[in-house]
Parts: sequence; structure tokens; C-alpha cells
Amino acid sequence: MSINTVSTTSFPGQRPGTSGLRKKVSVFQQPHYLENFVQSVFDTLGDCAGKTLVVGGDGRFHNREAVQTILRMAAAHGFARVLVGQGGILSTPAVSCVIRKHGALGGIVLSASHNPGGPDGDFGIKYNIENGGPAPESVTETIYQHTESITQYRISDAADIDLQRPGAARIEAMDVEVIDPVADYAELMQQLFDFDAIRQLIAGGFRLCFDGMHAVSGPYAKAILEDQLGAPAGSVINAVPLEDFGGHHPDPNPVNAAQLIEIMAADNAPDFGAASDGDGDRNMILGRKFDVTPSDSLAVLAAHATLAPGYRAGLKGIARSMPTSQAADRVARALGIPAFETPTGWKFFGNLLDAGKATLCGEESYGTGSDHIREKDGVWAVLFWLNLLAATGKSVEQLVSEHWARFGRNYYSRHDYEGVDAHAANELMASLRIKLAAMAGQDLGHYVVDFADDFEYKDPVDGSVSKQQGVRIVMTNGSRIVFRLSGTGTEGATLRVYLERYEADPAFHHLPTQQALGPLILIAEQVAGIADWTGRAHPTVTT
Ligand code: VG1
Ligand code: CO
Repeated sequence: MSINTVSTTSFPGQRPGTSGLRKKVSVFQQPHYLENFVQSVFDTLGDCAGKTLVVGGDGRFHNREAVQTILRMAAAHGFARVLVGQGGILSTPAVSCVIRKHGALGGIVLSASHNPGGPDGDFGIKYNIENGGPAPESVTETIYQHTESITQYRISDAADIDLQRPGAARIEAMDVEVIDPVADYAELMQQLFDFDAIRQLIAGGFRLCFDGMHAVSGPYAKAILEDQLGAPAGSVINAVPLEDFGGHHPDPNPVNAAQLIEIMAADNAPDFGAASDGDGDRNMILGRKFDVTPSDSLAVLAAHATLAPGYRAGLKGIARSMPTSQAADRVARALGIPAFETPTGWKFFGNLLDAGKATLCGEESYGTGSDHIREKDGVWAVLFWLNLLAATGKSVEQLVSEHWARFGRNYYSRHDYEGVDAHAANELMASLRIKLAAMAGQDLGHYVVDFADDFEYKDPVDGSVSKQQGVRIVMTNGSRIVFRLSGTGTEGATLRVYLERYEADPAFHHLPTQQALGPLILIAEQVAGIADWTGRAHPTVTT
């Protein structure tokens, strides 16, 4: 074994987006492409002597090759130890959990999350810091600067290690431990939730269906829901991670989890349905013939949090990303705790969680989490819901309907225009920004504009400022339209339009969502000229 220094030249565009660097698999397969990025991460970290690194991914195509490369480079960089998931597998929340539990310096997650996989699909890599959370912008920016000027990287010529069996190995002077991907995570879940109550609920005939979408959360859900909580075999469907996710988008929303939606719409549907995404950090919650919007899910969990043992002491605060509906803010107000509004992306919650300012966090994009780790967490959200259902004896629909009756309903939908021309998308946003200043006070038919701006966030902990985080048009009654461009796509641009209408009157709490949002949808089209700029009369995906 020896360590080699390899000459390289920089690749353009290795700037991490909302959640790491995501590109087509073919881009990552270019010689030196992954190596350049990994060396830039290590150069940003500096001396790693004596330190531990965690490595794992969602099992998508190219995952295992990338793990072997990273292990050889970590050895060359002088890490003392690497913890790697068996088979190269670790969900995003499990990486966060393992980093924190084992006092690692950080971790590398190989995933493009909900983006499709396979040889023609996407691949991704992100770095998580010592607190277990995604690297903040200051770190990702430094990594990017390194990628721009990189001239060499260092790598051991050691042979591949066997990832298939738990155990110890060595590369150069570095110890490698292949760990069970589920064990540490499952142990943490047992501390947070009332497993006995959930077990009793299931033993009493309560039925559930969890869709692993052939992505990483299958093994976690099987071990916890079936083996530990007694759900009958087969309660977890599509449970085996596949390199191409069975050809589907591992994106837990009603459009992509069509099989689960069908199961939950049947007359003999289970009581509870859920799905998670490629890397296991997202969740979709369903009742029988009833789906819960992620924004409502956050609000319901917050309102009932003290029913779960891990949250019995109460919440310190609730944080949500700006486009997420304001339902959780109403709960925070009722509980007398602070509500925070951050830019899109979990990295913005890290400081609030570390500082003890927030306990629960959520995003409209099927992401929910808490201070138990520093990532959003799909299986955690499922267990939280099961704990509430067991503790209250109510159905999913009942819990949500009662929530609306108490707090009012925030109708919510996101319209995505995927793969549009990037130049046109940027022009659309630019032309919107020009209009903002003149919008306050404008009468838009059903609505009057209270204010319109481009969301800017000043982190209350470290004072860092993030600009241009989404154009929002806020009406005098709290209804909103938000426009932003995705930072996770790999083809052209994706325009996201977020629509929210607040309705206090229970007589209007059961309208079809798109109908309830009809007037706002029209205003969004008129104000932004979506069809003119993108050539699209309709969104690609509506959730
Ligand atoms: C999307 C979501 C955002 C989420 C991010 C990463 O980002 O909107 O809320 O944090 O994906 O989630 P964007 O920039 O495409 O809107 V995941 O599960 O893909 O790591
Ligand atoms: Co994800």
C-alpha cells in the first residue's frame, strides 16, 4: 500500500446547491470528478489526524464505487478512523445520528435524495459537520473555492475493502469499521417514542403500510416497524434498496408514490400510510383516504409533541422554511414559544437547533425533524405520528380535522415547473423582482397585497445573511404566493410556485385544495407570466 499524489485540473460548477453537489451519474463518472470534490472537502477541513469520518449513501448506482474512493482518500488525508455503513448504506438521518453518537468530525453522504437514480440518473455528495448537520454556506462556499483551484489530490492505492460484512479493516494507518446501518438509529428512536404503546396499537389490529420506494429507508422501516414494533411482514413495501429505485422517482409525494396512494384509497385501506425518499430524510403521512400536507404534519406534531416521551418537557421553538405554510406559527403562538422562518434547506436549521432555540423543524417538501439529530428524518416522523395515534386513539383524519377546527386551515400546494429553460427561469425571477417594490397595496381581485419582497435571512445565532431566497407576495389576510428556483435539480431549471390560503371558518375546511387555491393560482400566473416565460400552460408536478 502506498499513497499517491495525482495531478488534476478543476471542473467548473462544483458548487453545492440546496443540499450538496448533485449531477448526472455520467458527470460523476468522469475521472477525477469525485476525487476533486472530496479533496476540496478535506482541504477545507485541514488536519484530520486522530479524527473520525462517517461515510454512507442511499445505495443508488455508483454508491459503492464512490465509497471505496472516499475511503482511500480519507486514509491518504490522515483520518484515524472511518465508520462506513454495511453495503455502503446509511440514510441521511442515520449519518447524522452516527456522527453525533460517535463524536466524529463529520460525514460524507452519497445521495441525490429524491432525484432518480441508475446509470442515466443523478448522483450526489454532501458533507455534514460535527453537529451531524449539513455544512453551512460558509463551509460549502470554501469547498467550492477549493474545487476551482485544485491541482492535485492524494489517494491510497489500497485494494477495495469488503463492505458486505460488519467488521474491521485497515487502509494505510486508518481503521475502517463497517457498521450495521440501522442499529444506532433504532436505539435513538427507542429513546424518543413510546414503543410499547405503538406495539399495543399494532397488536390491537391497527394496520399500516410504509413505502420504502426501493430506497434507503426500507431496511430501517423493516427493522423498526416490523421486527421491533410487530407490524406484520409485508407492512413495509418496496423495502429493498435498488440502484435505480425500481425505475421510479424516490420522492414521497402523492404523484410519485402512486402505489401507496392507491392502497390508502381502497375501501379496506390500512389505518396509516407513509413513504420516505431516496436518502430517508423525507416523509409523507397518509390516513385512510386522506393525505396530510407536510406543513400540517409539522403543525400537528408540534401541537401534540408532549405525548411523545422524547418531547415531554415541551418545545423550545418551532422553525420552518419560508415557503412552508404558516400553520406551525399558529401552534407556536398558542404554545407561547418562538417561531422561526428560514430559507429553504435543512442547513439553515442547524444553528437554531444547536443554540436550543428550536426543537421541531419542517419544510413543505415533506421534511420534518427535531433536535434529536441535525437532518430531517423520515422514519422519525412516522414513529412520531404512530406515537400520537397510539396515545390519542384517534385516526389521522380526526387529528388533522380537529387541528383545523382549532387553529384554522392553511390550504397549501406547490406547483413545480420542471426542466424549464434556465435562462427563461432566471428572467422570470428577475422581472418579478423588478415589480416587487410597487406591489404593496395593490388590489388583485380577491386579495390585497400587504407586502412583496425577496426573502432575506439573517441567522439569529451567527449573524450570517442569505439573500434572494425566494420572492414572496403576501396578502393582507396572510395568504401568500412564493416563487423560487430549485437548487437541487440537474437539468435546466425548476420553478417552484408555493401557494397558501388561510381559512379560519370550519365551514370551508373541506374544499378540494386546488379549488380552494384557484384565485391565488390565477394571480400567480398573471403576476409572473409563467406561461409566457416557460412556454408551459401547466405545472409538471402539483403536490
Ligand atoms: C428541495 C426542497 C427543499 C429540501 C431540498 C433537499 O430543494 O424544496 O425543501 O430541503 O430539496 O431535500 P430545492 O432547492 O430543489 O427546492 V432532499 O430530501 O432532496 O435532500
Ligand atoms: Co432526501
